[in-house]
Amino acid sequence: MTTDQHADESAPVGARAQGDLVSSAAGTTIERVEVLVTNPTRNFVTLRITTSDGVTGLGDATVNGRELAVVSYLRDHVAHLLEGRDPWRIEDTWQYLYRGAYWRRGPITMSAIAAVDMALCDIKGKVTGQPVYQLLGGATRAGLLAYGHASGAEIPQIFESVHEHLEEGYRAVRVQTAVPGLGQVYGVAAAGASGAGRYDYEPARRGLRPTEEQWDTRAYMRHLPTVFEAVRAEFGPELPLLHDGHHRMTPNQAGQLGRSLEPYDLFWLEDCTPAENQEGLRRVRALTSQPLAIGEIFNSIWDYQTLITEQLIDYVRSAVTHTGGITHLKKIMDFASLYQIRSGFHGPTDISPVGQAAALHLGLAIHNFGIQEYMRHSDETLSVFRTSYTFTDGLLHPGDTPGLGVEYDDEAGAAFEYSPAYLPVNRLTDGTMHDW
Ligand code: KDG
Ligand code: MG
Repeated sequence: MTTDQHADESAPVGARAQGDLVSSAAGTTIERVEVLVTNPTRNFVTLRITTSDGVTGLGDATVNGRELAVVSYLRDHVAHLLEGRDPWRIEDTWQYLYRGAYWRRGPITMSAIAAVDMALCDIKGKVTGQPVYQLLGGATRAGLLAYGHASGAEIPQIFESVHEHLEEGYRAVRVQTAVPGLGQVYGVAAAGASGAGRYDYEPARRGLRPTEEQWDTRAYMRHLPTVFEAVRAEFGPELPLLHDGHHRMTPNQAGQLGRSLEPYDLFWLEDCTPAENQEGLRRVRALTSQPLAIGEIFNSIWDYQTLITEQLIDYVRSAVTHTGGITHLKKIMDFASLYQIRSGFHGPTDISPVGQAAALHLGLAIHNFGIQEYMRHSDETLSVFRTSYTFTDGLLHPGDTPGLGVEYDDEAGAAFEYSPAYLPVNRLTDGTMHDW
């Protein structure tokens, strides 16, 4: 491999082999590619790339409930393709894996590519001594506004949960509620002694088969505005409030719900309808001015094409982890910036601290940042992933450690064995399968 940056530039392009392209890594190659699986209260898949100079980079490849598919994709089909490559050639490696697979897009492929992309950004940051956000153009703000997950079965528990979040410093809060007549529903903490508590600590209710929840969209649509009326009255007009519809309504229902929530001035209504049908959002927009956030289950810029060019959404919900990494999500955000659409990156606890750190670096650098979802990981998770990002006075910051700023503790990780854990499924009251 050439180490002279200009030596081969005059050669005809067709005559240059992949290894002869101009490089900045001075002969360094990717030497080792490992896929690490751990389960410190929930499963995480992490890619670790080590260069011939001994520098390591981490990438998050966790797809909740389908973790081992990405493990196999990386171990069986990607690892040996990376060995010997120039670790600095991030865009070229991205294109090599994306175009080279022939079978494009999809959550497994795009999460595997994302992990490689993150790990290479981590390496480049460490080698240059810069936090990744500096490689992306530098900070465009002091910190990232974050929102947390408040929830409850009844209004008093919801109030208590919002208060807890405010005490922790959050300046924006998502509110999820139980629905009268239904059992456990998405986003509501399993009731503890007080009925309040934290949503989504694993392995709550998870095992070899999905648990089944029950759903009734009309009951939900009747109940939700009463909850937001109460929360807005209790916490005043300033507090940004968010809500996740979790893909359960038709476009028409979503428009109706958005309209009925307008008096309570939500920051956003998320995943109001399954967005594979991008044109469906035209109907939602026609019915309501409610700001809309979509995209946590998307994995490429193509999934956003209609939503962005027709300005059918206000926030891009993708995770770096599931959307081809920093390189690809940055492209989506640059595209979105033409239409004043901002970021609201996915950041629940099934995004590992590595994926979360990547989102923070990207969010700090882009001009069209909007808000960042943030749930603190469990202590067990944080014993495996040593983070350097901070949450102060409601603002997240990725920190200034070179690279992504996350270290993986092998010994701690090995103590937590993988165990299968599925997301729940949803049925309507007559037994019909519905979107969860
Ligand atoms: O794995 C599924 C979760 O990431 C998802 O249910 C969380 O919708 C979610 C959110 O907005 O955080
Ligand atoms: Mg969501």
